[in-house]
Amino acid sequence: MKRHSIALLPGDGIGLEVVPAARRVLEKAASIHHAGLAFEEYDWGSDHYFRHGAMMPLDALERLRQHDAILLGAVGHPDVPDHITLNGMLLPIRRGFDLYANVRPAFLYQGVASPLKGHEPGSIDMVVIRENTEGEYANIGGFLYHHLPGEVAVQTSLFTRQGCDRIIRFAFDLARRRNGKRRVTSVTKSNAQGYGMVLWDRVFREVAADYPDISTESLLVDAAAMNFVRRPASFDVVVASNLFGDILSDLSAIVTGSIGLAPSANLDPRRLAPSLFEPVHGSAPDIAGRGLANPLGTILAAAMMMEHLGEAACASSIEEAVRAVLADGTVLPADLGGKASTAEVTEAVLEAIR
Ligand code: GGG
Repeated sequence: MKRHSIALLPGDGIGLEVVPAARRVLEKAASIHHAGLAFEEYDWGSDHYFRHGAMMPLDALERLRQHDAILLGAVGHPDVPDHITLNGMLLPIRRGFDLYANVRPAFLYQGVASPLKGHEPGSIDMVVIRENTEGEYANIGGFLYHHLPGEVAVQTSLFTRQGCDRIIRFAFDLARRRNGKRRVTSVTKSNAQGYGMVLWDRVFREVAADYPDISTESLLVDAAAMNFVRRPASFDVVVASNLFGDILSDLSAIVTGSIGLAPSANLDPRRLAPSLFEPVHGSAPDIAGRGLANPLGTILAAAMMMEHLGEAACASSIEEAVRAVLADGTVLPADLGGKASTAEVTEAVLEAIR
């Protein structure tokens, strides 16, 4: 039996509640399906920042590189500016390991109500592919006259032909593999962003020519946002820049019920570095420590991790258990209209695992 080494990074806020929940689910599914898992937990995040002045130690990436995959909870603390927490932990891992494909599926499960009327279970089934290492998150820029009255800030978006090509190709390959509508929608704002996103559009057309069996659509991000609400069932694979993919995947999460249910994978498709799996949600300081967090987004991210590690039976048993709990509807967390605690939802998933 192959033993997979998993780094657990609970991080901050409700991350400290949902990662242990997902670990219990992983342990049960792995024992049933004979998958070997070894966990190592790292207490990095805002408490580490308060103690040491940094979210992670200097050798964090070297230590993470020893593992086969990473399961992260959330980063963010009310007493630390958000750009410090995000740039201190999640973004350096994404960039440092070149995890260029952020995969964010959104599926309307039976038992979950969309805030949009008229959508049957399964009718909304899309995946947002977010470019994850460059674009608006390239972290290029600086301040001049910092904190002086004439202060200037420069923030540069970076679009490379290689970066556009590889993420767009990833989206087309996924559209071929998925049992879906075989359609890729590209989202930019190239009417206003006349360099980087014009390059993106051009590369999209070039790559699309290599996939004549996949239909395509190009939308400006404002139209895409409107159409995620107006016709969400029409989307299959959506590929977008780092910032637009982040924003649109909150929208795809809410039209399929709740951001608490949304998983994501930060993949290195070449498998040179460990890929990172996380819920889409953040640290939710308003409910942290109260046992109210929805663990299902992290549990579904853990299922994506098992799939990535080649443990398909284990992955589908976790997803099936989540589906069963949602369809049953008696044990639902508050964000899905129920009253169940994190522990109760986790117990229900554990009970449903086959
Ligand atoms: N689940 C990780 C987390 O804390 N996400 C919240 C967040 O702000 N993420 C920003 C991003 O994905 O770029």
